[in-house]
Amino acid sequence: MTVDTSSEELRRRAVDTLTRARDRTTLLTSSVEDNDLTAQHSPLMSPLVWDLAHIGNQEEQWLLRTVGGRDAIRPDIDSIYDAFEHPRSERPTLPLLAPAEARAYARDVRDRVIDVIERTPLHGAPLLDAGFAFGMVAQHEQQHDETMLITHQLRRGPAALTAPPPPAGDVTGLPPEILVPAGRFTMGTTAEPWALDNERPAHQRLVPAYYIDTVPVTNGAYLHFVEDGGYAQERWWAPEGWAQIQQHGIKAPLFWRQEGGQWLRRRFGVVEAVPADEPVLHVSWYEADAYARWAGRRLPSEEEWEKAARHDPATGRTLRYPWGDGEPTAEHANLGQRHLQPAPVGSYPKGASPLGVQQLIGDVWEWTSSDFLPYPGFVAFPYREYSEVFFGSEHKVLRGGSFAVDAVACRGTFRNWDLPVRRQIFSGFRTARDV
Ligand code: AVJ
Ligand code: FE
Repeated sequence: MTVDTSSEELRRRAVDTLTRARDRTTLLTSSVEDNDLTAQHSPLMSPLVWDLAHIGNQEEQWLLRTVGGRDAIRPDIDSIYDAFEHPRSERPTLPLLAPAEARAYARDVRDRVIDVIERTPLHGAPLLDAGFAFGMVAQHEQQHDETMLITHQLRRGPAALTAPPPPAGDVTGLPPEILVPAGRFTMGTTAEPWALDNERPAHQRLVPAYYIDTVPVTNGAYLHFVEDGGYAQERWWAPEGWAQIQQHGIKAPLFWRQEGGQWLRRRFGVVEAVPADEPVLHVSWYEADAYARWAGRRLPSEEEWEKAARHDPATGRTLRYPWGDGEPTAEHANLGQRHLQPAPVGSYPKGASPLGVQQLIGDVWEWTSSDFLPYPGFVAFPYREYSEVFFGSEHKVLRGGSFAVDAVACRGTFRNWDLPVRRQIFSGFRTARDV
């Protein structure tokens, strides 16, 4: 892949991408009252107003001070908005900027950043090449926008956000699983200009043959596990997962409840019947793992997920996305909070991979069996606290992005990670099996 882009084009792309992120941040922080911005809706999450000022503070540190060489505007608040100094549970007790101050601060930073973009060469240093720092900060803001959307989902009370329903799905004629033949493929990337450090470098993997689900596991399929007593049978569960469901009385995905024999879910303040044909959402890694065992299958590894998504057996090439090298459009995938839910399975045939695997990008983050580990040749860039400090056996990798992920933070190579107990995230899964 050759990327030869003019400085003018790179500047336009940097401004557009940052503007799109800010429009979303504004929507998420202006659709509820100020007391909903300062409240903590769950000990798992920050108050929304912390995310808002943290977005501004990260942008100040990277784009104004580091890239722009400008003096600090608010060095006094760096520590309040340092995610490592203060865990989410204690953030409501900090002397946070009030909503109006936080908005004004983020806007002030952004106004100055636009000036920095106009004056800074977008090449000549790793942080500047292809406008990487601007892409990194836009991805950071969009990641916090997804986090804020999770906070909206956890918030009680009437709906604050609305969106049109996703397209209808059709799986008639689709095989339930697809064979991925044994062989080498190139995993990760070196050329992708805005790929983050943990996606690098590109390297070869030899992957034995396997079968993988054509589409993500649906609510309807997951309900069979629930109704078969899956949550009452220890044999399906990893020991820590069994302990978690006992301790918290977990009997179904988060936000589900049973009423008069019917399964209902709460989704952004609206209670509705669980739709059978939609990918299951809000399950932990342990729930995904238990379902897969009950079904006589297993979770795919991260390399199996990526090979199914990117490998083109006809050419031997590795694609940027399942459908090819072109950027995602509304026809390819359910991304960018265009809809406030995953789309039914079979609704994005144009997003299929060369082998015919569907809905790998968008809809739900897909749990994999893999621990979050560095690729061979990994180099932390530009800061250890993005990825490196999280490597190890504590976190599991999720792939593909959810309906809540913006296209700038979603690629065939993009890696997300979380603790295996987490289920407030927009997580689902598909299963695999050996040949
Ligand atoms: C990559 C989604 C796990 O939200 O903790 C945001 C992204 N890093 N600010 C997170 C991130 C620093 C990160 N995840
Ligand atoms: Fe952050």
